[in-house]
Amino acid sequence: MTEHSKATLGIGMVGYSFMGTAHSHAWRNSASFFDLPLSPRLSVIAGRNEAAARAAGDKFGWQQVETDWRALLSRDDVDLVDVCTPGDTHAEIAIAALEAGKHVLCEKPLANTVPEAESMADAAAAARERGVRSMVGFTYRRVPAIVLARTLVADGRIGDIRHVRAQYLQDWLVDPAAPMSWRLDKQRAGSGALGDIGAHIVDLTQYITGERITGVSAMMETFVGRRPMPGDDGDVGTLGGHVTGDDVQMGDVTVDDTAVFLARFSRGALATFEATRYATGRKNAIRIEINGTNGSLAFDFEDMNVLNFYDGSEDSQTAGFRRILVTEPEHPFLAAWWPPGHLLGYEHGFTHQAVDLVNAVADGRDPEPSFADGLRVQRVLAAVEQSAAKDSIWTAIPM
Ligand code: SOE
Repeated sequence: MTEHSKATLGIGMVGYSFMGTAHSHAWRNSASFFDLPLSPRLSVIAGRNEAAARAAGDKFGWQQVETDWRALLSRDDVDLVDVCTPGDTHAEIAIAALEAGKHVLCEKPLANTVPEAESMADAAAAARERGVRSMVGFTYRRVPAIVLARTLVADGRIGDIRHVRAQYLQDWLVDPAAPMSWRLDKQRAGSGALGDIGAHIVDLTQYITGERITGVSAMMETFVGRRPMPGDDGDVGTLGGHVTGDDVQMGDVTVDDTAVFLARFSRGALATFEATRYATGRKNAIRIEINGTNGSLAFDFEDMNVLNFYDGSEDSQTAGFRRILVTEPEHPFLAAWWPPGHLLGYEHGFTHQAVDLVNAVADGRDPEPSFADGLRVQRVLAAVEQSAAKDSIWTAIPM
């Protein structure tokens, strides 16, 4: 069967900024590298600013443009709605799409609040009964080294987990003249570093360990409370920047710049978490170390093709952290790409996410992470905020 004779999966995407770009790239390229049962078609891109949405649509190869996301829901050429907007619109768009019978991929964090996330998980459960699928976009789950880490834990290669150490470190706000953006506005983003990047390490550590976080003790801080308003491009696709001048308007930062917390996992492991936009020199460092009774794993996204593995069962004279280059065809997703040693990048996680979602839709399976998984992360984020607001009081996570 040629690519053209395959059944298609019509995609309608809402949003066209940073995540819109990453998702467009994934929808465009997934069928070129992976043998998919359905061929994703970039049917419609939606955005309120028609000129910007049209420009993005032309650049990324979308067939049509809508200025109201509601228009996607009645279109026959849209089977799946991909929500790439800020968090304040996730619940409304995703629930309406599910009710209209469209499969949904929703960017992380699932929502801005626990009640919104609960409504979304309920809508997803009801839609599942009608064969409608949903997934939340924790894309780093699809980094091959992360999948390998989970497999090694599940296979018992590091024994029982005692410690989890997780950091998500960025530095794009260190400069006090870096402009305001929707990511710094609680109304739109829900929270700051906590929800934007802390959500990833909460999800990743629960994914790798197969365990849940049961309670937290947290501190949060906003280091710079007012920032210059940006120019015309209020929705900065890129992070950071530098705005100065005598007539620059200032805006209030209403979210956290950094969140740190202690946590406990369901089988007793103790954990530390740190999510910050003030780690000078760290651009997108997702560092996860897991210590078990018989070994350890260490990962850093700034060296994303590598997983470090210490195997405690090895001869102590020669044992040591082994640097595994996760690019062999036997490694997850790698057979579809390049020969060993030809590295993957940030965008590949999004392509793998699209591939897994298309396969699940075609097979009539529920993809992961589900909206219920997204809700679980949301509950941890809420507990972190509650604890930080009460002098770091220990706060249990409802299961
Ligand atoms: C900004 O902090 C951001 O783009 C996050 O929103 C993404 O989820 C992360 O992948 C990279 O950083």
